[in-house]
Amino acid sequence: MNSFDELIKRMSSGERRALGKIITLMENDSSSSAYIIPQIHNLTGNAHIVGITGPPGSGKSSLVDKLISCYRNDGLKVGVIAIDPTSPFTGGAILGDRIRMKRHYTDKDVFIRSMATRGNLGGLSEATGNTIQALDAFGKDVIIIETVGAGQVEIDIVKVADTVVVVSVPSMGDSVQTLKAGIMEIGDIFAVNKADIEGVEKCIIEIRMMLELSEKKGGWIQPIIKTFGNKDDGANDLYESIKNHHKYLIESGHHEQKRIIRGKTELINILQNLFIRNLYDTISEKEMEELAKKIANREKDPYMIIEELIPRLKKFI
Ligand SMILES: Nc1nc2c(ncn2[C@@H]2O[C@H](COP(=O)(O)OP(=O)(O)OP(=O)(O)O)[C@@H](O)[C@H]2O)c(=O)[nH]1
Ligand SMILES: [Mg+2]
Repeated sequence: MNSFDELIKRMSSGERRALGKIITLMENDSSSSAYIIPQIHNLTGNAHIVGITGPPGSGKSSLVDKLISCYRNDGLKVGVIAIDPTSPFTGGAILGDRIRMKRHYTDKDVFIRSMATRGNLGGLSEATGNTIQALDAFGKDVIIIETVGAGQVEIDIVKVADTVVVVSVPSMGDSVQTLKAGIMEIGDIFAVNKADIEGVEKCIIEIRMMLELSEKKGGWIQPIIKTFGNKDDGANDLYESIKNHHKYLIESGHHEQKRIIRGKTELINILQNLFIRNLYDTISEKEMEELAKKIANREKDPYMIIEELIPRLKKFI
């Protein structure tokens, strides 16, 4: 038995440290993922995956903290992935998650992981997908993914989550306008957080108006819910809505459709990464720079260069 098999065995028997190690291995090296994922894939597909997205500081981590408590009161096991879209070195949002969810770190049925997005194309990375798989295989009933609203990442969440919660806050002033059209469309549930501050009703009306203009989501009417990330029971209504949405997905058959979309996303993410890694294994950054210069000074066009490059790539299989 090699060390991977040993770790997988330990993870399957419920050892949290093994789970943490497996996630780190897959984060750092995709050849580990190519070994690990096939061994755990048939253990996955059971967790409800919930995305929580919204502007920086809107109270996402505070709400996740409250939601964890709701799930735990119902005896459910929770995994959390908090994604920091900024540089892996700033640690700003990651520190916030640590503080906000502190009380759950010692609960053995809660596993919280912070990670930076390192996706080549700015979206959610291959590592995020693999972490979801690992948590799912570990037996989590729900996996909550917190992403700061930052362009591509917030939109991508819809490709991995069953249920997407979009968080906004009243103090955003002409707020909802700043929630771009794209983000309105991905929300299954809208949480108006910091409902203790002025302007909450106006914010709800604005969201409702925007929703009327956007595309409907089958038979699901997106609820708009007031939340209080600073109160103990401030996310109870949100919790009920998330559970209702899950039930709706299963009963309507949309759940199956989402799984197919997710399968496609996984495949494309892995293929893209495989291709780009292959490319950089073949040519150096310096050569890439030189080729780019040739395109810039019109010595060659990109298609010409690609034709020359493709035969130089390693065989994939
Ligand atoms: N007044 C008020 N403050 C809140 C509420 N919910 C959260 N906060 C505060 O808002 C601040 C930001 O909360 P976080 O939960 O860290 O927000 P976040 O969206 O996770 O922030 P980032 O991950 O950094 O984008 C904290 O100081 C919270 O205490 C609320 O309902 N009312
Ligand atoms: Mg946060």
